[in-house]
Amino acid sequence: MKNQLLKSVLTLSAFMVTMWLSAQRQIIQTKFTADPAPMVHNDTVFLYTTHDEDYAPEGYAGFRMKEWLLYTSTDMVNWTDHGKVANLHNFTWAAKEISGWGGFDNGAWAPQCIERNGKFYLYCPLQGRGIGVLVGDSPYGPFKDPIGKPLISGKYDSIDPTVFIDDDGQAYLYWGNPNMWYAKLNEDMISLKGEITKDTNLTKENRGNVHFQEGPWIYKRGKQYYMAYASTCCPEGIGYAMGDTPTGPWVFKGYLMKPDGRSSGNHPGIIDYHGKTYLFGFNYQLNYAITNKHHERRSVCVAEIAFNADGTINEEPWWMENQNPSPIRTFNPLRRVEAETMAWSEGIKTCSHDDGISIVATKNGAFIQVANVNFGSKGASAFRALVGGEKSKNISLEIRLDDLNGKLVRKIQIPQKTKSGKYRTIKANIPRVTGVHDLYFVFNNIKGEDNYAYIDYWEFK
Ligand code: FUB
Repeated sequence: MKNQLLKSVLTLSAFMVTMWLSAQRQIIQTKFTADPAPMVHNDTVFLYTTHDEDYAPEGYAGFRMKEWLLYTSTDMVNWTDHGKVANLHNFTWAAKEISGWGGFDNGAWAPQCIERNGKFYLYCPLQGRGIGVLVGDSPYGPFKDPIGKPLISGKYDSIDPTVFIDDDGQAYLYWGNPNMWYAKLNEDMISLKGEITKDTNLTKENRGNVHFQEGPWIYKRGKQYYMAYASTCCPEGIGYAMGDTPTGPWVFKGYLMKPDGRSSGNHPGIIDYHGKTYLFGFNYQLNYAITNKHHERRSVCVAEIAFNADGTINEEPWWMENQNPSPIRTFNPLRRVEAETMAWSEGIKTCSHDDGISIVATKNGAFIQVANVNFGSKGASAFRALVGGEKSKNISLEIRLDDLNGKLVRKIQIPQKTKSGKYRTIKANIPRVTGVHDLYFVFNNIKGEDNYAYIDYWEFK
């Protein structure tokens, strides 16, 4: 497994150098992620995703998905990995075997989270078994299944839930492939109010007119309702329809993004954040960096979208021809920063460490870029980090500014972990750094899998 991981990382890295120089970059590089479900809470973007396992086999629809992940950002360019927020074991009824790959091993498909009265409701489809709901007191979890059974049974094309609370307090749940269904939710958010209804516009029968496939995402702007969705497979683009009520009728308005042969799937998530509107989706480019064979290994992308005077939305170019959003604020390095926070990386994976997460540098030259970092006018003159090396005593960490080969601030040896496997704190004085820079952490002398290096967190002072 470790060898396989190393091979993937090395091949991926060659591709990433090219990507790093080009326009659109996938926002998560340390794992394969799909089905983005963004939520804004307390001025932070919480991005829930599915997780395509590295071992997903060659071929179409060979999904291997066991858990749901969480990333956060407060600037739309640097994302922090919070790891798994829930997995199939959160649902006792997940045990049901589906086509040899069900049970607790597979089928954790596209979720969405919403807040109501201080509780967080995570709607999760278990492929072939129905849609469940988890509840937590925090957007980070832990989440629990309060009803112990599917909220929506395995009938009704039951995947890809999207949830919404209208201004009058009524909540709605929508889902489906190849038809869209919906139901009202009671205020408890864990039970249905009334009947399940099949939408009359977004259906398989009406596919020629509306191009609906799956992955609906409800969004409201002013008084106008929008339903975005993965458009007819395959390849899937992102289509959208507009309506005057939360239940339509939905009028097809075109594509937010046309289908593109480079990605068999896509899946919208839309949020407003700091006066801008963002469309999330995914492509397969990081998989194709490793192999020219299709595997269900996807990577989440995001782009800003713009509205026309009549409320319609501009069509965006496909991800690879698009641009990453501009940062909405600078990043503060003068505090403890979790090392799993980055705008871009190469040769880096994340792993569990104590109760949290750390990054793992898996190849020589592996690096992390943290974008738009503001050292201020007073600046920083010291660096501290909690780190650990494997066997080698020669692993070094370079701190550079503005470019991978940019100004070298300081080169620091990474000590081996303690005998009991604990990380060690490193401290170093640095020539004063002021102003705003892209910050690079570059790892050298990593030779093979017994030689990885880890960082839990870092801080400048
Ligand atoms: O990720 C698994 C499934 O593939 C999702 O539920 C669909 O929307 C498609 O992206």
